[in-house]
Amino acid sequence: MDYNKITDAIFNGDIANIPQLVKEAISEGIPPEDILEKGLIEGMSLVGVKFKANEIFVPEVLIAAKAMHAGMDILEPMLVESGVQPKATVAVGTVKGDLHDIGKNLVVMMLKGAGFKVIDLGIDVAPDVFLKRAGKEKISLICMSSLITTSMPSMKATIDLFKEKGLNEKIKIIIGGAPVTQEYADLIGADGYADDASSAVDKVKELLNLK
Ligand code: B1M
Repeated sequence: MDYNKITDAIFNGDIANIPQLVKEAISEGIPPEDILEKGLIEGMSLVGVKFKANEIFVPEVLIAAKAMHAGMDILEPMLVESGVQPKATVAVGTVKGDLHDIGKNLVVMMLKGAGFKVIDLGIDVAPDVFLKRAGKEKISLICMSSLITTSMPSMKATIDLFKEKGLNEKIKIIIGGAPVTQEYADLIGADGYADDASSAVDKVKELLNLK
Protein backbone atom coordinates (compact mmCIF):
# COMPACT_ATOMS: atom_id res chain seq x y z
CA MET A 1 0.00 0.00 0.00
CA ASP A 2 1.25 3.43 -0.92
CA TYR A 3 0.45 5.56 2.14
CA ASN A 4 1.13 8.65 0.02
CA LYS A 5 -2.21 8.16 -1.71
CA ILE A 6 -4.02 8.56 1.61
CA THR A 7 -1.73 11.36 2.79
CA ASP A 8 -2.27 13.26 -0.49
CA ALA A 9 -6.03 12.72 -0.35
CA ILE A 10 -6.15 14.18 3.17
CA PHE A 11 -3.94 17.09 2.17
CA ASN A 12 -6.08 17.79 -0.91
CA GLY A 13 -9.32 17.40 1.02
CA ASP A 14 -10.44 14.63 -1.29
CA ILE A 15 -13.47 13.68 0.79
CA ALA A 16 -15.01 11.62 -2.06
CA ASN A 17 -12.05 9.26 -2.40
CA ILE A 18 -10.80 8.86 1.16
CA PRO A 19 -13.32 6.15 2.19
CA GLN A 20 -12.39 4.05 -0.85
CA LEU A 21 -8.64 4.45 -0.26
CA VAL A 22 -9.00 3.47 3.40
CA LYS A 23 -11.14 0.45 2.45
CA GLU A 24 -8.52 -0.61 -0.11
CA ALA A 25 -5.80 -0.43 2.55
CA ILE A 26 -7.95 -2.52 4.90
CA SER A 27 -8.55 -5.12 2.19
CA GLU A 28 -4.78 -5.34 1.67
CA GLY A 29 -4.51 -6.41 5.30
CA ILE A 30 -2.85 -3.24 6.59
CA PRO A 31 -3.48 -2.82 10.34
CA PRO A 32 -5.95 0.04 11.00
CA GLU A 33 -3.45 1.65 13.40
CA ASP A 34 -0.93 1.95 10.52
CA ILE A 35 -3.54 3.39 8.14
CA LEU A 36 -4.34 5.95 10.82
CA GLU A 37 -0.75 6.85 11.76
CA LYS A 38 1.08 6.62 8.43
CA GLY A 39 -1.79 7.75 6.20
CA LEU A 40 -4.41 9.96 7.86
CA ILE A 41 -2.38 11.59 10.67
CA GLU A 42 0.61 12.08 8.36
CA GLY A 43 -1.68 13.93 5.91
CA MET A 44 -2.99 16.15 8.68
CA SER A 45 0.57 16.91 9.86
CA LEU A 46 1.41 18.13 6.38
CA VAL A 47 -1.69 20.33 6.48
CA GLY A 48 -0.38 21.77 9.76
CA VAL A 49 3.04 22.55 8.27
CA LYS A 50 1.57 24.32 5.23
CA PHE A 51 -1.00 26.17 7.36
CA LYS A 52 1.73 27.48 9.63
CA ALA A 53 3.74 28.63 6.62
CA ASN A 54 0.69 30.50 5.29
CA GLU A 55 0.73 28.34 2.18
CA ILE A 56 -2.83 27.15 2.79
CA PHE A 57 -5.67 28.77 4.76
CA VAL A 58 -8.60 27.92 7.03
CA PRO A 59 -11.01 26.74 4.24
CA GLU A 60 -8.45 24.21 2.96
CA VAL A 61 -7.73 23.07 6.52
CA LEU A 62 -11.45 22.58 7.16
CA ILE A 63 -11.87 20.47 4.04
CA ALA A 64 -8.82 18.39 5.00
CA ALA A 65 -10.35 17.92 8.47
CA LYS A 66 -13.58 16.68 6.84
CA ALA A 67 -11.57 14.20 4.78
CA MET A 68 -9.81 13.09 7.97
CA HIS A 69 -13.17 12.48 9.65
CA ALA A 70 -14.39 10.50 6.60
CA GLY A 71 -11.35 8.23 6.95
CA MET A 72 -11.69 7.92 10.72
CA ASP A 73 -15.37 6.91 10.32
CA ILE A 74 -14.29 3.85 8.33
CA LEU A 75 -11.56 2.90 10.79
CA GLU A 76 -13.49 3.55 13.99
CA PRO A 77 -15.40 0.23 14.19
CA MET A 78 -12.14 -1.67 13.66
CA LEU A 79 -10.26 0.30 16.30
CA VAL A 80 -13.13 0.13 18.73
CA GLU A 81 -14.35 -3.49 18.53
CA SER A 82 -14.26 -4.85 22.06
CA GLY A 83 -17.70 -5.90 23.32
CA VAL A 84 -16.38 -6.45 26.84
CA GLN A 85 -17.71 -4.91 30.06
CA PRO A 86 -16.47 -1.33 30.30
CA LYS A 87 -13.40 -1.01 32.51
CA ALA A 88 -14.47 2.42 33.79
CA THR A 89 -16.19 5.57 32.55
CA VAL A 90 -14.01 8.29 31.10
CA ALA A 91 -15.14 11.70 29.83
CA VAL A 92 -13.27 13.42 27.02
CA GLY A 93 -13.60 17.00 25.82
CA THR A 94 -11.83 19.82 24.04
CA VAL A 95 -11.66 22.72 26.46
CA LYS A 96 -13.46 26.06 26.30
CA GLY A 97 -12.43 28.38 23.49
CA ASP A 98 -11.15 25.54 21.36
CA LEU A 99 -12.94 23.97 18.40
CA HIS A 100 -10.33 21.42 17.31
CA ASP A 101 -11.72 17.91 17.62
CA ILE A 102 -9.63 15.50 15.55
CA GLY A 103 -7.12 14.60 18.26
CA LYS A 104 -9.90 14.48 20.86
CA ASN A 105 -11.85 12.09 18.62
CA LEU A 106 -8.80 9.85 18.35
CA VAL A 107 -8.54 9.73 22.14
CA VAL A 108 -12.25 8.77 22.28
CA MET A 109 -11.74 6.05 19.69
CA MET A 110 -8.67 4.56 21.35
CA LEU A 111 -10.29 4.54 24.80
CA LYS A 112 -13.40 2.81 23.40
CA GLY A 113 -11.11 0.32 21.70
CA ALA A 114 -9.44 -0.37 25.04
CA GLY A 115 -12.83 -1.21 26.59
CA PHE A 116 -13.73 2.01 28.41
CA LYS A 117 -17.18 3.59 28.45
CA VAL A 118 -16.50 7.00 26.95
CA ILE A 119 -18.60 10.12 27.32
CA ASP A 120 -17.65 12.48 24.52
CA LEU A 121 -18.37 16.00 25.73
CA GLY A 122 -17.42 17.52 22.38
CA ILE A 123 -15.64 20.80 21.83
CA ASP A 124 -15.59 24.19 23.62
CA VAL A 125 -16.32 22.51 26.96
CA ALA A 126 -16.43 24.96 29.86
CA PRO A 127 -15.15 23.99 33.35
CA ASP A 128 -18.70 23.89 34.81
CA VAL A 129 -19.84 21.56 32.02
CA PHE A 130 -17.07 19.09 32.91
CA LEU A 131 -18.21 19.42 36.52
CA LYS A 132 -21.94 18.94 35.83
CA ARG A 133 -21.36 15.85 33.70
CA ALA A 134 -18.96 14.38 36.23
CA GLY A 135 -21.70 14.72 38.83
CA LYS A 136 -24.33 13.04 36.65
CA GLU A 137 -22.37 10.05 35.38
CA LYS A 138 -19.97 7.82 37.26
CA ILE A 139 -16.89 9.34 35.71
CA SER A 140 -13.55 8.11 37.05
CA LEU A 141 -11.32 10.23 34.86
CA ILE A 142 -11.44 13.18 32.49
CA CYS A 143 -9.24 13.72 29.42
CA MET A 144 -8.97 17.34 28.32
CA SER A 145 -7.67 18.36 24.92
CA SER A 146 -6.31 21.74 23.84
CA LEU A 147 -4.84 22.64 20.47
CA ILE A 148 -4.38 26.38 20.82
CA THR A 149 -2.35 28.15 23.47
CA THR A 150 -5.24 30.54 24.19
CA SER A 151 -7.47 27.67 25.40
CA MET A 152 -4.86 26.15 27.73
CA PRO A 153 -5.86 28.33 30.75
CA SER A 154 -9.29 26.67 30.61
CA MET A 155 -7.55 23.40 31.55
CA LYS A 156 -6.24 25.05 34.71
CA ALA A 157 -9.65 26.62 35.42
CA THR A 158 -11.28 23.17 35.20
CA ILE A 159 -8.73 21.56 37.50
CA ASP A 160 -9.08 24.44 39.98
CA LEU A 161 -12.87 24.02 39.95
CA PHE A 162 -12.63 20.27 40.67
CA LYS A 163 -10.20 21.02 43.51
CA GLU A 164 -12.49 23.71 44.90
CA LYS A 165 -15.37 21.19 44.94
CA GLY A 166 -13.17 18.56 46.57
CA LEU A 167 -13.52 16.19 43.61
CA ASN A 168 -9.87 16.01 42.65
CA GLU A 169 -9.19 12.90 44.74
CA LYS A 170 -12.18 11.04 43.28
CA ILE A 171 -11.88 12.09 39.64
CA LYS A 172 -8.51 12.15 37.92
CA ILE A 173 -7.85 14.70 35.19
CA ILE A 174 -5.29 14.28 32.44
CA ILE A 175 -4.43 16.61 29.60
CA GLY A 176 -3.06 16.48 26.08
CA GLY A 177 -2.91 18.24 22.72
CA ALA A 178 -0.19 19.74 20.56
CA PRO A 179 0.82 22.77 22.70
CA VAL A 180 0.49 20.90 26.01
CA THR A 181 3.47 19.36 27.82
CA GLN A 182 4.23 17.34 30.93
CA GLU A 183 5.66 20.54 32.45
CA TYR A 184 2.36 22.34 31.88
CA ALA A 185 0.48 19.40 33.39
CA ASP A 186 2.71 19.63 36.49
CA LEU A 187 2.31 23.39 36.64
CA ILE A 188 -1.51 23.32 36.67
CA GLY A 189 -1.78 20.27 38.91
CA ALA A 190 -3.14 17.77 36.37
CA ASP A 191 -2.87 14.09 37.32
CA GLY A 192 -1.14 13.29 34.06
CA TYR A 193 -0.20 14.15 30.52
CA ALA A 194 -0.31 12.09 27.34
CA ASP A 195 1.53 12.85 24.14
CA ASP A 196 -0.83 10.96 21.86
CA ALA A 197 -4.05 8.98 21.91
CA SER A 198 -2.51 5.60 22.64
CA SER A 199 -0.38 7.03 25.47
CA ALA A 200 -3.62 8.53 26.81
CA VAL A 201 -5.01 4.99 27.13
CA ASP A 202 -1.84 3.86 28.95
CA LYS A 203 -2.02 6.83 31.30
CA VAL A 204 -5.72 6.23 32.04
CA LYS A 205 -5.01 2.57 32.86
CA GLU A 206 -2.05 3.55 35.05
CA LEU A 207 -4.01 6.14 37.03
CA LEU A 208 -7.03 3.85 37.48
CA ASN A 209 -4.84 0.88 38.37
CA LEU A 210 -6.17 -1.17 35.48
CA LYS A 211 -4.23 -3.60 33.34
CO1 B1M B 1 -6.25 25.22 13.86
N1 B1M B 1 -4.57 25.72 14.70
N2 B1M B 1 -6.98 26.97 14.23
N3 B1M B 1 -7.78 24.62 12.87
N4 B1M B 1 -5.22 23.73 13.33
C1 B1M B 1 -3.56 24.68 14.86
C2 B1M B 1 -3.73 23.97 16.18
C3 B1M B 1 -2.21 25.52 14.77
C4 B1M B 1 -1.04 24.88 15.52
C5 B1M B 1 -1.87 25.79 13.29
C6 B1M B 1 -0.60 26.60 13.11
O1 B1M B 1 -0.61 27.79 13.22
N5 B1M B 1 0.47 25.92 12.84
C7 B1M B 1 -2.67 26.90 15.39
C8 B1M B 1 -2.50 27.06 16.90
C9 B1M B 1 -1.34 27.96 17.27
C10 B1M B 1 -1.22 28.18 18.72
O2 B1M B 1 -2.12 28.21 19.49
N6 B1M B 1 0.01 28.36 19.13
C11 B1M B 1 -4.12 26.94 14.96
C12 B1M B 1 -4.90 28.12 14.88
C13 B1M B 1 -4.16 29.41 15.12
C14 B1M B 1 -6.28 28.11 14.59
C15 B1M B 1 -7.23 29.31 14.50
C16 B1M B 1 -7.05 30.40 15.54
C17 B1M B 1 -7.08 29.85 13.05
C18 B1M B 1 -7.89 31.06 12.74
O3 B1M B 1 -9.09 31.08 12.84
N7 B1M B 1 -7.16 32.07 12.35
C19 B1M B 1 -8.60 28.63 14.64
C20 B1M B 1 -9.01 28.46 16.11
C21 B1M B 1 -10.43 28.07 16.27
C22 B1M B 1 -10.71 27.66 17.72
O4 B1M B 1 -10.43 26.55 18.10
N8 B1M B 1 -11.23 28.58 18.52
C23 B1M B 1 -8.31 27.30 14.03
C24 B1M B 1 -9.23 26.55 13.34
C25 B1M B 1 -8.96 25.33 12.75
C26 B1M B 1 -9.96 24.59 11.87
C27 B1M B 1 -11.42 24.74 12.31
C28 B1M B 1 -9.82 25.16 10.45
C29 B1M B 1 -9.38 23.14 11.90
C30 B1M B 1 -10.01 22.25 13.01
C31 B1M B 1 -11.01 21.27 12.44
C32 B1M B 1 -11.38 20.22 13.46
O5 B1M B 1 -10.67 19.91 14.39
N9 B1M B 1 -12.54 19.67 13.24
C33 B1M B 1 -7.93 23.40 12.30
C34 B1M B 1 -6.89 22.43 12.15
C35 B1M B 1 -7.26 21.14 11.46
C36 B1M B 1 -5.57 22.65 12.62
C37 B1M B 1 -4.29 21.82 12.39
C38 B1M B 1 -3.84 22.10 10.96
C39 B1M B 1 -4.38 20.32 12.60
C40 B1M B 1 -4.90 19.88 13.97
C41 B1M B 1 -5.18 18.42 13.93
O6 B1M B 1 -6.32 17.99 13.80
N10 B1M B 1 -4.09 17.60 13.97
C42 B1M B 1 -3.31 22.42 13.50
C43 B1M B 1 -1.84 22.35 13.13
C44 B1M B 1 -1.16 21.15 13.75
O7 B1M B 1 -1.54 20.65 14.79
N11 B1M B 1 -0.14 20.70 13.12
C45 B1M B 1 -3.95 23.71 13.81
C46 B1M B 1 -4.20 16.16 13.86
C47 B1M B 1 -4.51 15.55 15.22
C48 B1M B 1 -4.52 14.03 15.09
O8 B1M B 1 -3.48 15.93 16.11
O9 B1M B 1 -5.04 17.26 17.59
O10 B1M B 1 -2.52 17.31 17.96
P1 B1M B 1 -3.73 16.58 17.54
O11 B1M B 1 -3.92 15.31 18.49
C49 B1M B 1 -2.83 14.47 18.81
C50 B1M B 1 -2.11 14.83 20.11
O12 B1M B 1 -2.02 16.23 20.33
C51 B1M B 1 -2.84 14.07 21.16
O13 B1M B 1 -3.33 12.90 20.49
C52 B1M B 1 -3.42 13.12 19.09
C53 B1M B 1 -2.59 12.06 18.37
O14 B1M B 1 -2.85 10.78 18.76
N12 B1M B 1 -3.99 14.66 21.85
C54 B1M B 1 -4.31 14.25 23.12
C55 B1M B 1 -4.91 15.57 21.45
N13 B1M B 1 -5.81 15.77 22.40
C56 B1M B 1 -5.47 14.98 23.45
C57 B1M B 1 -6.08 14.81 24.69
C58 B1M B 1 -5.49 13.93 25.59
C59 B1M B 1 -4.34 13.22 25.26
C60 B1M B 1 -3.73 13.36 24.02
O15 B1M B 1 -6.11 13.81 26.77
C61 B1M B 1 -5.46 13.26 27.81
